[in-house]
Amino acid sequence: MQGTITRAVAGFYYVYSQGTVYECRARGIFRKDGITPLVGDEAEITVIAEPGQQPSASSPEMGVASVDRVLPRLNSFERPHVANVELLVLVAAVKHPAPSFLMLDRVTVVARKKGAELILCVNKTDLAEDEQLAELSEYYKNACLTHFISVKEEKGVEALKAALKGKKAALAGPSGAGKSSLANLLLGEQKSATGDISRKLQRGRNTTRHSELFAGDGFFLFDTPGFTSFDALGVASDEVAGLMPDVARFTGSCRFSDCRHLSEPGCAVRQAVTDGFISPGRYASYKQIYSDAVASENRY
Ligand SMILES: Nc1nc2c(ncn2[C@@H]2O[C@H](COP(=O)(O)OP(=O)(O)OP(=O)(O)O)[C@@H](O)[C@H]2O)c(=O)[nH]1
Ligand SMILES: [Mg+2]
Ligand SMILES: [Zn+2]
Repeated sequence: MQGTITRAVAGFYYVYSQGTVYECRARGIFRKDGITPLVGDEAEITVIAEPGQQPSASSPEMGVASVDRVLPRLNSFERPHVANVELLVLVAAVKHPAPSFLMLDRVTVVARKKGAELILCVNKTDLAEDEQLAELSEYYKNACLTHFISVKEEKGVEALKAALKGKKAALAGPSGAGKSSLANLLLGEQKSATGDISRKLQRGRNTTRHSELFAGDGFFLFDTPGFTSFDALGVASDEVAGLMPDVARFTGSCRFSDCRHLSEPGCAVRQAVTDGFISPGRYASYKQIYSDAVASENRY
């Protein structure tokens, strides 16, 4: 039988198949083909017991099964550690915690590298001044699709929901941005625990500890643990520009075909920054992500 891994906790996988959740022991299945099953994976399972039968699962409404094989993936991410993400919804807050543009830009680069669609979702607009929202929308104007929302005031969430239709979408982003609060609102049920942000540090407390896949009305949604830092691992220096759509638009017009868009003469990317098409912050992120990639290439 085929099912979807919705949760992986404490040595067990929870696999949803045809209306039933099966508890599957994780032990042993890694060794066979060297693949670690991830939340979001499609798997072949063998049912050992239906709910109510022996051996029993940790909860009476679950069955027991074994995972035999993980089916080929669309993609997989290190952070959040999930598979088969069609759409990455990058959730940031206008404040509490304040956005780190570089961190957000790194996530967008990795999402594109993995072939996931990307939506930036700016949450907690109820806490923002108009100028701050204008600044954010200016920053990302040519970079990615941006939704401004307030989970608290339930604003902007219907438009986001429409964008999720038919998709397997993952909420990802800094701890405390409101991913679990948003998940609950999108799912119409309190499925995921939420937590206050730390008053002293003004950042999240890593309330969500494990990724989980939920079924919504016409979409699937991963809630995932937040992060406080993010490295664009696995992205080569010469790929970075191509993974930033606002930058990629100009790379073909540089004087030199091997332009790195740093200080070369006739660089169309730097011209686009001067012209205001690429925001200066995005260009700063480009340079940082590029030089991080060069540094990691030189390490090997
Ligand atoms: N003012 C305001 N607060 C919000 C909004 N959305 C969420 N919050 C609050 O932000 C805090 C963190 O919310 P969570 O949903 O737990 O954040 P998270 O992104 O899931 O955090 P982690 O699980 O740690 O990654 C909670 O106190 C929420 O009530 C919003 O739109 N406006
Ligand atoms: Mg959470
Ligand atoms: Zn250039």
